[in-house]
Amino acid sequence: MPKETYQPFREPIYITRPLLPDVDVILEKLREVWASQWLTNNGPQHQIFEQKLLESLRVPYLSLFNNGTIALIVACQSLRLSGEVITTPFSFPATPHVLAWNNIRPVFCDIEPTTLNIDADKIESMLTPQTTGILAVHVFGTPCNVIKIQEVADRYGLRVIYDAAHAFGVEIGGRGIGTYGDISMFSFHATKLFHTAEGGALTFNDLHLKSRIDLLKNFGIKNENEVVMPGINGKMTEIQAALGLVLLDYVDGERRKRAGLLKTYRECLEGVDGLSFLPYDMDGVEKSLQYFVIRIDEKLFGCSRDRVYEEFKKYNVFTRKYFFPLCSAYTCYKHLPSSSHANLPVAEKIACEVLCMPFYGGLSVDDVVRICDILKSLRHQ
Ligand code: T4K
Repeated sequence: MPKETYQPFREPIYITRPLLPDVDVILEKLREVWASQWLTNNGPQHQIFEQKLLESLRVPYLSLFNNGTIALIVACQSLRLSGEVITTPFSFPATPHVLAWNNIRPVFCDIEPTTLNIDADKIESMLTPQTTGILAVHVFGTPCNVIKIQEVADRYGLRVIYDAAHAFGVEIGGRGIGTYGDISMFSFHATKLFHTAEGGALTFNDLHLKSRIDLLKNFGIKNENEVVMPGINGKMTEIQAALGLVLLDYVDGERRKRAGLLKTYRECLEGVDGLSFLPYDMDGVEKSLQYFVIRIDEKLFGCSRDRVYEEFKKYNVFTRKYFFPLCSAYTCYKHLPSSSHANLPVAEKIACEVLCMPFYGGLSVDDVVRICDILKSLRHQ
């Protein structure tokens, strides 16, 4: 029987679109900023936003930043990491780059085949006398094996930083994901479920870290007469904070819409030979709903991930191959011993299988059904 043909979408469909409430709501908030004549440097919006986020993220302490990458650089500085840090090759470039910016050598550890996170059972074999920490990523919002990672860290006196860029709203048994390890970083980039256009935050349990991190993000300025450390400019502006305050009221609605779209994707795609999904129903885990990711087994599906990615473009659908290539394959890191094929068999396989599908509240259920129909029509093509 000839296969059904589908029409391209009239407008391009991207993997995400930013959560944008009515502009009048934002303008109303901006009037407050204008009236205050305070645009940055720990202004009133910043202070209120920081307090509100403590509740949303269920964390005891938090510092806001101008973006997630600077926040991660400061996290490494605040814990005085040096030498080597164990990390994952399956992430956005920012993750290993923050180590390089701190003169730290990234040591890539292979990942787990189900969560796609750093394989906690393999960390120990990567340690050397130079290792000072672990920088793990809750990739696509799926929590790492936080218990096992902490066990290894405690045994060897290592610090743990979580790149929680994708994990806004994730909880394990009611506990905020940002309370695990020494420090966690959340990104509030426009492509994130919750955003401030650009922005980010560090969360931590130790009150002593608060003053150090806040100094580090403000040039190390203690007061008008004292600069006590070589800090950087990591400050979030009042406009970013105001946007964040408005969007906090909209994020639950966005989550509900995405939960509906996730259900549709699963109903349409579960049982299709050659397609598999991330573990969406982990016991006691509140999901992130940041990305909807599929894995394509070329042999079983009859069409490669790269071909699916290219074919989708003909329908005006722009999926993303996050995170291909692996960080260990970048020219700046491929010479490292830990970047070898032999060290990263799982990550190398998975990086050729994953595809991030369109996933944001502005999509309709019909759009998702159509995207799934197109995908299924590519089988054995
Ligand atoms: N760690 C991890 C694990 C991360 O994933 C990231 C960032 C970081 C650290 C660093 O955090 P930040 O310093 O960024 O706070 C995007 C984001 O720019 C990046 O923040 C994010 N991860 C990464 C996964 O995705 P690109 O280069 O793929 O973005 P781009 O411009 O291709 O956007 C993707 C799609 O989103 C576009 O095709 C259309 C849509 N889009 C994008 C923007 C910016 C919009 O509709 N409107 C927009 O304003 O990196």
